[in-house]
Amino acid sequence: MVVKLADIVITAALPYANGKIHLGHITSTYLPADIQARYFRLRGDDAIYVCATDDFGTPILIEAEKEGKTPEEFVAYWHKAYSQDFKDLGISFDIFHKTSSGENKKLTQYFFKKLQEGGFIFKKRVSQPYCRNCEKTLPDRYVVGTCPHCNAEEQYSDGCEKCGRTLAQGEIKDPHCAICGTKPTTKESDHYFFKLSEFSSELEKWLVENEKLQPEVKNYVLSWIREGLRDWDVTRDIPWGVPIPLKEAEGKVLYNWFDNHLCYISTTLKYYSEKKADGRERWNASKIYHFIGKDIVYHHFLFLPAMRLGAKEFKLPEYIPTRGHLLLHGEKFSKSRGWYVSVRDFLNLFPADYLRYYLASITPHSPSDINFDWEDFQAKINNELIANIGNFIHRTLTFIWRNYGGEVPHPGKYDASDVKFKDEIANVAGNVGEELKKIELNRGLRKIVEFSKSCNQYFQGKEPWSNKTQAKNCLYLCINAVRSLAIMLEPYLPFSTEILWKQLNLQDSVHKQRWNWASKLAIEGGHKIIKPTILFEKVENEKIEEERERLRRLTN
Ligand code: B3M
Ligand code: ZN
Repeated sequence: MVVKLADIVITAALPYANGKIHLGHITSTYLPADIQARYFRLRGDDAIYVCATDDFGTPILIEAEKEGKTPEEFVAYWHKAYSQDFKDLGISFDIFHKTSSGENKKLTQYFFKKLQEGGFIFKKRVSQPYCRNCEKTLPDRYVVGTCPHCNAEEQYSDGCEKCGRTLAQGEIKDPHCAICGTKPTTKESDHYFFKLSEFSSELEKWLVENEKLQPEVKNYVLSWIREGLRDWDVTRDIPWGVPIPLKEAEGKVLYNWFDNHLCYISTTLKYYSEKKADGRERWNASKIYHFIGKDIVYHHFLFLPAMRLGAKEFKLPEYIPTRGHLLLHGEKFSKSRGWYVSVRDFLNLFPADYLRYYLASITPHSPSDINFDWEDFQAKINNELIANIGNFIHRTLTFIWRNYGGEVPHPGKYDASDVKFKDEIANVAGNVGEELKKIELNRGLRKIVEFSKSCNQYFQGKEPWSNKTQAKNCLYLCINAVRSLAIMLEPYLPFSTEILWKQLNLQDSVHKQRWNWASKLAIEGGHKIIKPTILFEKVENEKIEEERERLRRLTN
């Protein structure tokens, strides 16, 4: 068997395995990365889309304990649930693995050793909160208390969710153990630190020279470097994590942000080893894209590259596409308040492609925030997807079905408007592709919408219902334009375009086409289509009103 090897690796930030995926993560990360991966695959690249659950960390350990489950059981449950969510949303991972896998533990320990040999790890004694009752040291979220800034109670010791400030160790007032409520004492412990500060100038150089990183994000990170980077405590005294591979460090594990991004690499290695290919070679020969949301810029622009620079074996990313937070009607999502729409909630109301269409159309390639608004959603679907794109597809298919018995007419001699329209088809794949190449996915979609508008104008102008001689060229070109739309919309609407492909009665699957073929007139006169059905149902007022009403009740 010939194995095709990828030359692009796309990753999406790894979701914590604790049930907290929401539409914001889909918007900023999983959907754009998916559209990008699908576009590259259509273009003919060997592109793979890699993801995993982020299994370690104190919040997961605490939540598992609260539910009376082992952390392994807990993360396995969420891994399975997410796999289903992603599948139902059309997220086309080539592999969806986990940070607690054997492969990732091995690579993480290898990195630790390499960094230690390079002199980038040092040991320091730190004093830490300790619960005598639970006989546990209490890192991060194991300590809760009152925020010293806004007096909000029951906040985690590393940051206040009410006022948004991050807190340094020891700052929280009235600290107590998150498990049993006991006031913690302190205990000394040996911790390992990564010398992040030593990489300051190398990181600065990498950022300045890499023109593919978004300038607004880059400048932010450069200002952090210029303020001075702090060395990074990568040890946790908890039983859940990758064990530190040293005799003297028994019972200690690596901080969750030390191992999670390494899972991009370990999962890619696993993918390739299953294809009997050399994963390390492939990684280093690939263009690397890490899609993230803006709240994890620090980790992806500093920790991640610094660790790779220190280990000197795996190349750094070319692209770290960073997108903003999703707001719901102008306010932050909050599960506890109910100001929230989960993936499931949405899928119970509308098809996945509607969500993909709407989110892709409102999300720019920038870290600015995005607003999810039910009325805007309805307008985008009804007035754009349906009244423009859906309408053109439907009128073309039904016209051929009713007037030509489903058989595409043979074209005759073109007039000026035919030639103009034929040229538009010939240029559209290149035009839209220009945007997708630059990760400008919303702009690519906009250009497709413009193309469809001009298809409708052409159809309208030719009046095929009244002018039989003009009708043949018109329908021939239009059915080909429908096919162009199917290919170009595949990354955005993978479910509906496949149905459309079947209605066009074309070979194979829309997912297996080539992007450039969208500009070909590949459907010939005499080709038979299948009886068309409605592709997109209108979004009715009642459903939108219900969602609006639910939110209104929360504000009163
Ligand atoms: N698990 C999710 C987050 O902080 C975190 C991402 C890891 S990416 C290596 O949003
Ligand atoms: Zn306790």
